Amino acid sequence: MTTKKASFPEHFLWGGAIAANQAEGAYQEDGKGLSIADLMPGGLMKGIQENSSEFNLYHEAIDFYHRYKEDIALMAEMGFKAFRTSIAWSRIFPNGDERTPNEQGLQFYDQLFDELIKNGIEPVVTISHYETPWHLVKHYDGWKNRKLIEFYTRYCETIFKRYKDKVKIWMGFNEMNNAHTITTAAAGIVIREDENRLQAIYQASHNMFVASAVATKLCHEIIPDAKMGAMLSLSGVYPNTCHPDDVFEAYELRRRSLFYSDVLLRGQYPNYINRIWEDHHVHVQMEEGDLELIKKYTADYLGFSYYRTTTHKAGTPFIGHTGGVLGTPNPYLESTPWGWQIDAKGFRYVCNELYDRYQKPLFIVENGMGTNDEVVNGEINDDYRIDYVRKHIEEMKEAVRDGVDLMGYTYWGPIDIVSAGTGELKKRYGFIYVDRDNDGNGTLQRMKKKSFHWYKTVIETNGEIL
Ligand code: BGP
Repeated sequence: MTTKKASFPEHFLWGGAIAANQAEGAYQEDGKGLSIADLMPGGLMKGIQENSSEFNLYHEAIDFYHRYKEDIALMAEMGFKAFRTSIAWSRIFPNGDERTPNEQGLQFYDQLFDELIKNGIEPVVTISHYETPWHLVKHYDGWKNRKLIEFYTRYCETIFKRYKDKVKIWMGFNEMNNAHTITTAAAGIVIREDENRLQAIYQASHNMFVASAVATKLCHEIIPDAKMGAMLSLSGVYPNTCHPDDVFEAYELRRRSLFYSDVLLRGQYPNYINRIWEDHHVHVQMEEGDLELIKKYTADYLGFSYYRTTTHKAGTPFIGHTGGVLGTPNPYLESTPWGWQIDAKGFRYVCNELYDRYQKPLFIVENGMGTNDEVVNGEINDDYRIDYVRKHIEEMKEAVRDGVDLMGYTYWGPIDIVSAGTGELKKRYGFIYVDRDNDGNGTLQRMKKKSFHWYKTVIETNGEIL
């Protein structure tokens, strides 16, 4: 039995993560169609505003589309092993239901992945990250419509064949469980007033489960040495008190998220979902062969986001706790200015919780601190961000000692990008500052923060020097 304090595995994938809609901009360039994010000024919590004249930061974001070479050079300077981003579906299929892809869109991601590989950085790709083509939402009702399985399959086949020699780590949907909290962003559905909300959510979820299975099958056929992951929003959930009602409802709320990883990693619907569907009059339409596909093509790993923990008080609405929604305050934890409660020990807890449940490799593809940064005398001394990340990496190291199999850690927002929940640039995550504010003012110039140099050392020493 070794007694040495375990460090991270030799090929641990240190890096960072962004999403196309939050960074690229160029929202109608080179043939790209509108995605749902392009119609959500003010962020994904507010929902679609089709004819809004409100300024939308996602349209130009941080102009990563034109500046990716400069940004990747900065990631390489930090020593990144991996870089997660998404392919914007509507760059490849502008409306989503076309039969032939947009070649200019395909060319952009060819160049992006080439640039990463040239810099020794492994691309980690999210296939759909809150960027469903608007046309599929408006004319098909999003993932409620089974037709989306066909469109998504065509999209996956196109990008797997195009990038099979460049991308080996994929994940299907970003935070699929957020279908319950930010339904349009995560499932491309707009719930109508008179509609059974959970019926719509679970029908869309089933269609996404089938699509995930088909995508996994295709991925393994076209790129035999690739991995296809599930990806969920799994910041922790605690009971508000030790009262049994709080404890059990918190357990049920947590299981509402773990339901998604249960299906995607275990390959079948768990028994407990039947009572939930019965209690809420949910009747999911399935077709012949669906359950066999789900069973046969399970995910190779579980990717997840962890930012914070929230607490649940029995009897309060079940809406919350992912997708940026807050719970009841935890008196033992500090909060960010956006009310996200900082809980590094909770990170170790969740890593253990998930590995104990699935015994499959875990990949932390989002963890980070969004907060205000101030440029003082040309510098940004973000000691608070260093402190947040240091504490989370320390707990991640403890999780490795606990026996958790971790593939990597891609810090969310290594460069300032537009937030998902609020559509702001003011809520900054980056080790790299971008000179642009919520109103779109600024030069878009990049600047290294103090944390840039700190994270470089973390990676150089494989997490030993924090
Ligand atoms: C996750 C999303 C990311 C990212 C992150 C931070 O739910 O997967 O896209 O945005 O949240 O949230 P926010 O940007 O609202 O601070």
